[in-house]
Amino acid sequence: MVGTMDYEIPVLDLSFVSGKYDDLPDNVFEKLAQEFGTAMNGVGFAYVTNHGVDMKKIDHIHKLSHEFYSLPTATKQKYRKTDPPECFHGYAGPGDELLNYQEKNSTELREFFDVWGFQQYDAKEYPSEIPEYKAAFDAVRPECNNLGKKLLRAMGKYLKLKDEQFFVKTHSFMDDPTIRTQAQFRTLHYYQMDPSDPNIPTNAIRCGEHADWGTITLLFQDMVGGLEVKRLDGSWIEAVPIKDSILINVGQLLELWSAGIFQATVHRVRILDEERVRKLARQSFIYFINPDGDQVVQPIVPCPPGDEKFLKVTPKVAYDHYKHLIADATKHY
Ligand SMILES: O=C(O)CCC(=O)C(=O)O
Ligand SMILES: [Fe+2]
Repeated sequence: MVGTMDYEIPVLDLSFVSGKYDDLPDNVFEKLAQEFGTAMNGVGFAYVTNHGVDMKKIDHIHKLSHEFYSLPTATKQKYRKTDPPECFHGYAGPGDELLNYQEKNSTELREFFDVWGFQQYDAKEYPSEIPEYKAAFDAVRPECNNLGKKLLRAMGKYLKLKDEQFFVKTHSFMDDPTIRTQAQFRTLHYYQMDPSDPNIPTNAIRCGEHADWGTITLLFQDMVGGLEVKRLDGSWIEAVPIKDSILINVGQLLELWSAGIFQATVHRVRILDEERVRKLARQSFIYFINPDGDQVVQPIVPCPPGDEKFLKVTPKVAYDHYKHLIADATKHY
């Protein structure tokens, strides 16, 4: 059942579960399952600290991203996604993709670069103006996967699955780069602007409200702020930046797998009210952990009594689920 207590976003210190996933004793997952599972069953977001991802590598990605986004628009457009939803790798400029496309006249003031499906892409798919970009993503991938596997194992344990490694096994691309997946890295740039500029619509937002699409998300935000998370009672709380932490949240496929025990919590990035920060550019880096593309996703635990909506859901092939969502977000390409 969905947590009845609606917590603030908890901060979990993962130093007790540091080191390589494969070397960890089984017993540490008990504690991780309790702490992390409870957070995901509650507000659906958690900060993790001492998580084993080298933040210098993330800073390096932010630095290279800054160089990329400072290039002239025409140069960035050379790397625009050519064929979404078939190929979702590359640059998306302001307005190219809307996360909240249901909202009329939605204006999302951001640009981003996606690294999709991983090892399918070689160096020529990355901006040649930023020669180190690909290597920077490749450098952080093993650490992100190591953390991802720990969290996925904890989810399986929290749900008391017969095979608590179920989620690790359904995300086998983490160990086998030949497996096709729509897991992706994304760098985001919320560019500097003046919200009082008459050309900026009054309903403009940096990132429209949405739930993520896949299993879990690792979100590295800078210190500017603006990210907000919707609580179960409908109110919004700010996910205040905590230096060197990672925010973790649940996506739609994990919500389906877990019959709603884990919530795909809605979030957005607002233009801040405070004068000191409202015009600042903001950067974030995301790792969307999604299943192997051929996984058929359907509830694997009984639906909570009285909340049977997941019984009626048609099973989804992960690849198709993603394709449909991409098609909606990029309708106006
Ligand atoms: O940039 C952020 O902090 C959040 C972006 C986001 O939620 C997304 O792109 O899915
Ligand atoms: Fe998101």
